[in-house]
Amino acid sequence: MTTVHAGTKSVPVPTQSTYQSRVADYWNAEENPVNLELGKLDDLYHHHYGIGAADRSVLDETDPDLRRELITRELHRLEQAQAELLASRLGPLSPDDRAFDAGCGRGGGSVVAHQRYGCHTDGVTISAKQADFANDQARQRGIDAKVRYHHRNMLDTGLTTGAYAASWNNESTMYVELDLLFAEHARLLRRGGRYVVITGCYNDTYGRASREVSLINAHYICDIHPRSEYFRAMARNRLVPVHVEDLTPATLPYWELRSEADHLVTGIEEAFVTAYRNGSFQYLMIVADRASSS
Ligand code: GPP
Ligand code: MG
Repeated sequence: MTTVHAGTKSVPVPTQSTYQSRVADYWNAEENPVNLELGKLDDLYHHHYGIGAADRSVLDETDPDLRRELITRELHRLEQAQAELLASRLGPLSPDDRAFDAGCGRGGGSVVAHQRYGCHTDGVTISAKQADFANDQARQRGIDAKVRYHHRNMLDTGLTTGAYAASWNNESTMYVELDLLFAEHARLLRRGGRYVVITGCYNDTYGRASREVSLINAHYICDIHPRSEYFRAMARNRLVPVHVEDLTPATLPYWELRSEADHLVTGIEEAFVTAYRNGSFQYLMIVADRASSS
């Protein structure tokens, strides 16, 4: 067998991988009403889903404009509840503490954490547009001295080693290799620091990723990990789980309501509802502590 080397030497390796560039392109272009219309309500722009019982009576409203508005408000309430749950697990934190938001999107999660604890936050996103948007929001709120967003790679943030009391990923782990990600969190967190992740993962007790999971991957250009991989990669990187919660039953009402929101749907709703109902996909929260180095 002859191996042909196709002149790879002459092609410079880009600083950002082709995959990362595609992900950045997606988020630089993303303007889904389900994110912008919800965010506009109180200037908390989230890029995650909702949890908790949905008030489905909003669907009974007969005035079409009011019905749309009520549905939008209800979905935002559920997304806000998710952000509050995550933030509640980061603490206790003091106003002098720093927290790191890995994959911060348009910035809502960092604002929620700052409002709760008064802490400093550093959010990182691969999308320059998201970082600019989030920094503008922080300026408008007058919290930009403590709440900052950076256009950087969450695997290689350049932030200060051991400076963080808490860190999190809210639905952003499916864009990266978990070992590299958790190594960066372990580097940034001080000893005993708290890490929280909320994520969609495929349920490997059922086997490989289901068709619905593959559809979700294609939709967001991501690569959803199996549940087991989270625990293996955490163990390899000094992150010790202290609390694990399957949020699948809590998120289903959000997806069932979102499926009926004709003015907001993106087309991925059915895949989520089916995957959660058939058990092949789970919405999981893992809370972990950064173990000592020696
Ligand atoms: C996006 O939230 C979330 C992801 C891209 C991660 C995928 C999440 C899983 C649980 C698999 P968004 O709020 O930007 O998405 P949408 O536009 O659909 O509301
Ligand atoms: Mg959304």
